[in-house]
Amino acid sequence: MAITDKNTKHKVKTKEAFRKAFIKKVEEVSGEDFSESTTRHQYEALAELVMEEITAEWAVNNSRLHKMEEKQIYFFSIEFLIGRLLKAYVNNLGWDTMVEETLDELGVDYEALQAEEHDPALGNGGLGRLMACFLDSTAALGFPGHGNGIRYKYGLFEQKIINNEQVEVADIWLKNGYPFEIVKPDKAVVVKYNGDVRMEEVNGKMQFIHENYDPVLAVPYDIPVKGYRNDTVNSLRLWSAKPVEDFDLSTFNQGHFLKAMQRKSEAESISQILYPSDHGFEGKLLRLKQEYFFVCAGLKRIVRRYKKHNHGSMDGFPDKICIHINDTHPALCVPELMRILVDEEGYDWDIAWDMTIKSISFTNHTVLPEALEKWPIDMVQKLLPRVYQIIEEINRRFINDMNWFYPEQVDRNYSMAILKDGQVHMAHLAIIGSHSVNGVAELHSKILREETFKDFYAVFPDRFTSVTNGVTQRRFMMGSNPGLKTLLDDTIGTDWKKPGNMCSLEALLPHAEDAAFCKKLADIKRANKERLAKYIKETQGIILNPDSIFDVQVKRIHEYKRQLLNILHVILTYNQLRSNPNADIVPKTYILAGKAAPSYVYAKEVIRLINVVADRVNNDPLVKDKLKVVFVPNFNVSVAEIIYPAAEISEQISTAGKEASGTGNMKFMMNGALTLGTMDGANVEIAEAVGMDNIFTFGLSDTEVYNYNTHGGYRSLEVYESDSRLQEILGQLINGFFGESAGFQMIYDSLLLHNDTYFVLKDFAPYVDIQDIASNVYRDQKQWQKMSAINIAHSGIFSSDRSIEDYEKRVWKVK
Ligand code: OX2
Repeated sequence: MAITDKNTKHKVKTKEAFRKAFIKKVEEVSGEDFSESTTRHQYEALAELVMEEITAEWAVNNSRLHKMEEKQIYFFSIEFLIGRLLKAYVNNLGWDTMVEETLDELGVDYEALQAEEHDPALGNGGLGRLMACFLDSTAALGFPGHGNGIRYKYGLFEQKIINNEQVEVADIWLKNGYPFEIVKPDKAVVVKYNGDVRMEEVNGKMQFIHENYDPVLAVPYDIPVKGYRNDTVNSLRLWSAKPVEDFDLSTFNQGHFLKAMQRKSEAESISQILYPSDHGFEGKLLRLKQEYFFVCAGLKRIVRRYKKHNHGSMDGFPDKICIHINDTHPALCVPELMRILVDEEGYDWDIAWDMTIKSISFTNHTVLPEALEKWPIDMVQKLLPRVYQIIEEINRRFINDMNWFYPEQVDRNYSMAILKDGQVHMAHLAIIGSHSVNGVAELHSKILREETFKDFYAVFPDRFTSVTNGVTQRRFMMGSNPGLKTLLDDTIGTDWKKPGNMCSLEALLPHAEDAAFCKKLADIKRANKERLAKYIKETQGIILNPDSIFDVQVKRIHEYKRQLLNILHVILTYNQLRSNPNADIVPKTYILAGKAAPSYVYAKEVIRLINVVADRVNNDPLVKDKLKVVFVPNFNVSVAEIIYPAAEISEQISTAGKEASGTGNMKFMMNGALTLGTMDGANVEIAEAVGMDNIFTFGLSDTEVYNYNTHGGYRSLEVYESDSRLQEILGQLINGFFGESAGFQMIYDSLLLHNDTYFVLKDFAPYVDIQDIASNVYRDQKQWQKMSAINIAHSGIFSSDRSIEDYEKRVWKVK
């Protein structure tokens, strides 16, 4: 039932109709009079009303999709970090004012109601969140684009800080059910693992028969992706693994109950947990099973639907379907599509290969060697016998072609192989099997072309392109910073909110000089800082000073992201205050948050250090209100939405050349924070957009880092010996300064004994200098607000709407 006013056209809702429907629904859900209802009932009722409205539109969209009038884009990703959906749906439906006013009148606390939704943590960080932003933008722009991934039973662990250390707790996000998914058991498909492959001649043609395999059922759960105030409703399809039969009956009947149960749990284990590492490759069999699971199931449904539309034929598939693979986790799309085309559809190899390449495009998200996937050949061969044969054939033909075209380059040719050193190189498979390979920021794409994949670039120069990441302003600015949204509307009109139109925020530029405007901007920031301070007081009992600068670094904890550099600088400030408590410094609050992979011992040491320092600093009466450090536990999308709007300094301090793009940097910028960062990833493009006067940059360039790494010449000990500040700080890490049991030998050794892989000491002095410069600018509030306004005005290019438009033009060519 759609909530429509009978007297007006479809989709026009009146507040009165909504009010009635809401009260009725709450009573249905609770079985009680509205006055007796709990926040939970109210949440469930609103979620149901929203779903009823959206599913009506969804059905219309799905039938459009079945007709295949437009080219469809499918994002294959092992992670989709969608965050809470209720408010986003309400806003995208255009119901926000109606809902806010009605709930207010009924005495319902809308914020508390939203907090009833368990934030689905089906991703680790940037990679999965990017997919969620892309889904939002694709729908907002009216493109047919859908997600395909895994419905993990447990999302990323919940992080608690106990005795200053990270403790991981299971995230049971489905505990109370999830109202925004629709399970489609009739669309379940079988995924086959292990077994043998036999060849058989049928009608003069060789056929490959896969037998004795272990079947697993993939059951799809669809979540609607509603476009911003338009008619588009796309789908995010997440697959859940089930045994084909709940028990293996024959085994069960023979009395082998435990064995039957074991099969069940083996099948279900595939979609049980999200691997909690964002940049590490573990090579675990279960992960390989997961990768094939959503690839196989996803492709099966797409192919089935296409053939239904195309009278049973796969001809023309690449003209109607784009398979976009998000990093290499779905790279098995290449051999799996080949298997379908060759084995099941009977195409000749060359034609099938041409169709496969034309259908698939690939985005790389990192150049860190430890994240590049390489599976042991025997593991792939055993788990996926037919898929492996196809990989072998792709590899054989590729190397043959290379040796034919470049006979003098045998070494280079071999270095590009998919199969070498006993391993399957997934990035090579992805590049060889796609028509498009892109990095996620200009600098990253340059590094891919010139370093990481330079041999491939020499062979396929036209395949390489670049699309800079973006984030959805609808969640990360309009939704989470309503004060700013209203100020922008009042100042330059509302056109900037139209999807794809965020660059018209440049109209704000003249107002950057306007004192009245800047005052309003400052007031909004102040209110957002107070909101965050309230949250931190309630959840952690720490009292913040909203007059201090809010300096924020929130992201996964990783050595290359250098949270360590940040905290060493905090210790420096603390030392300065200890020796001169009356030092004239601008009061500052350092806010950090982020999870470390449970097995990443070093990153967990950094978390412990941050918390130990915070404890010490926050409890030292000497520092008074001048310095505070907070580590906010369990960073996730919902917490992020409170933090970004409150930030004044955005710390983006990765070792240059290591952060592919970053997307947090963009979320901060949209909310008026000034970037303090290295020239890395998309920071470079932020600097270009705002001009060097409106950003604080420091540190080694990517070329300098590259040169040190290839030619040597960096000695961290020399830096240490020439800087007495560092001598004092590093000494404090190991001399009991932070308490008897609070030594940090591992960190100390990494910096001095192991020559500081991430150049923390090398960049320390320039970092301290730029921090001082930023603090001094802050003293001039007029100047600061002006810079903030300029940042907001230029943030339009970092909307994911722009990214999607770039992909459309450069990669998918939907139109
Ligand atoms: C991240 C990258 O580290 C980050 O720089 C980028 O902004 C994000 O992906 C989205 O493109 N896992 N996470 C990433 O890469 C991998 C692998």
